[in-house]
Amino acid sequence: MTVNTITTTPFPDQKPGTSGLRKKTAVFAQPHYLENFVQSLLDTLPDLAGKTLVVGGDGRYFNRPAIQTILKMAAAANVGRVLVGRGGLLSTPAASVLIRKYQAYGGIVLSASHNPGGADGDFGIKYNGTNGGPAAEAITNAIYARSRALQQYRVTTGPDIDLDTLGRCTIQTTIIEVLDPVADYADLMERLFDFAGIRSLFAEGNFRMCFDGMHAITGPYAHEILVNRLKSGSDTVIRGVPLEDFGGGHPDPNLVYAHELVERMYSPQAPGFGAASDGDGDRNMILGRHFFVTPSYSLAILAANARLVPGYKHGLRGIARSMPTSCAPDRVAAVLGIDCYETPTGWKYFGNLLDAGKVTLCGEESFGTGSDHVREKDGLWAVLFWLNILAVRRQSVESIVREHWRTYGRNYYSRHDYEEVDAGAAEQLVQELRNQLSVLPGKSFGRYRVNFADDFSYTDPVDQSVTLQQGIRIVMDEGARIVLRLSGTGTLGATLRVYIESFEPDVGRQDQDAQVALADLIRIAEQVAQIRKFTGRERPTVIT
Ligand code: G16
Repeated sequence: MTVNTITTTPFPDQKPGTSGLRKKTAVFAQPHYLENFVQSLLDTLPDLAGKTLVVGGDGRYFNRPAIQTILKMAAAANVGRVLVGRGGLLSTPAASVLIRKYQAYGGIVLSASHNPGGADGDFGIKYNGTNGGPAAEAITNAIYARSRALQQYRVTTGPDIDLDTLGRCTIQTTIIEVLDPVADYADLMERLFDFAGIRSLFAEGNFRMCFDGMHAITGPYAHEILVNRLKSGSDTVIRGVPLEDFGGGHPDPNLVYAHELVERMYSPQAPGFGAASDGDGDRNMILGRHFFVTPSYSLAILAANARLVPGYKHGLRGIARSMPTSCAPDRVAAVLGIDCYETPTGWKYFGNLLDAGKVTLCGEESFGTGSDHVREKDGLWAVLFWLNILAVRRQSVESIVREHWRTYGRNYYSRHDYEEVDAGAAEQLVQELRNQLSVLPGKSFGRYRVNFADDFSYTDPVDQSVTLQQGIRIVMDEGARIVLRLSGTGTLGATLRVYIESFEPDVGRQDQDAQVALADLIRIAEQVAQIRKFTGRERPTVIT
């Protein structure tokens, strides 16, 4: 085996977005593209030689060849040891568990998350640091800067590694260790939650659940944890086998793409609890019988009930949510007497707060919930948290949510996505909104009066780093808001996200359909942002 130095030229588009570099698979598969990015990453990490890296991905098309390349490049960079999931598989939260447990220097996670896979789909790569969380912007910016100047990369020659057999081998002096991708993660879950209590909930016979693995990474995790360890029943997991193209589906756990689960949960024979996770296992959708729990409420309810769960029985230090996430968790934090932080969209912004011990739970409206047990959002963790609460409270999901609304008031909330719109027009829409920021405050739209409007900026309370232009906020009196921002995870054109929220303290008025309750604000969003004009669309692509 020798190390080859390959001459290359920089690609101009290797700037990581909300969560790593995501592109069409064909872009990654072109000669030198993956290699350039990996070399830029390896060059950016100081003192990497001799250290341990974790490598794995969600199993999508191109996962295996990409891992072989990364292993050979890691060896050429004199990395000491690489821990890789069997079959090249690791869910994003499981990668975070391994980095933390084995005190690795960092990890390379291959995934385009909830984006479709396959030769015509998407692929992605991101770097997680020693804390197990997505690299901070300073590092991703440095990787990008390096990629703009890269002239060569280094890779070892030699046969591919057998990724399907547990055990050790070496490339040059680098040890490659193929690990069970599930065991360490499942053991951690068993320490956080009352598995005996959840087992007895299932054993009583009148409680059933359905978990949709969406033919993505969580199938094997769900089988081991739910079916094998919690004895949930052999029919619990649907679409549980990871496939390279996710069975042609879109592995995004929402009401549109998890339709098989949704149909079951709204059928007369629906089980009491339903859940789904996404391509790389960090997102979750929670459903009760004939009932959808919004991600924002999922976070609020986990926070309000945390003391019922062994891993959180001593209470929470604080909560963090991304700015566009509904303010429902803030109301729980206020009652608990703890801080609630508002960060930009992107899990990486929670890392410092978690590391500094300022928060225990975090969540985002984009179907992400997690805690300080790892530094990623964690789909199955959220499912187990809910199961633990259900095992203690012995109520239906719906009655738990309704009781929560009665106690804290209800934040009506919805997100409207306009996918794959013209990028220039979307930028123009945002710019037009920025131009209006100074004149919006004080204006009235029907019963709503604008209290303040801004383009959200964030100063990290731990390292004082400042992040600008994170979304337009139009905040009304009485807890109503409209937020508009462009997604940082799409790979085609731009995706405009419009987040609409109002607050209803009156118990007699908490029963409306969210789209009906928010109709006036939806009209105001159109009036202020001229969405139809700029996007050319009559209606959103996805409403959640
Ligand atoms: C990623 C980030 C999340 C973010 C989500 C949506 O999730 O990790 O923090 O909320 O994208 O971002 P955007 O609104 O910019 O598209 P994932 O599950 O795709 O890794």
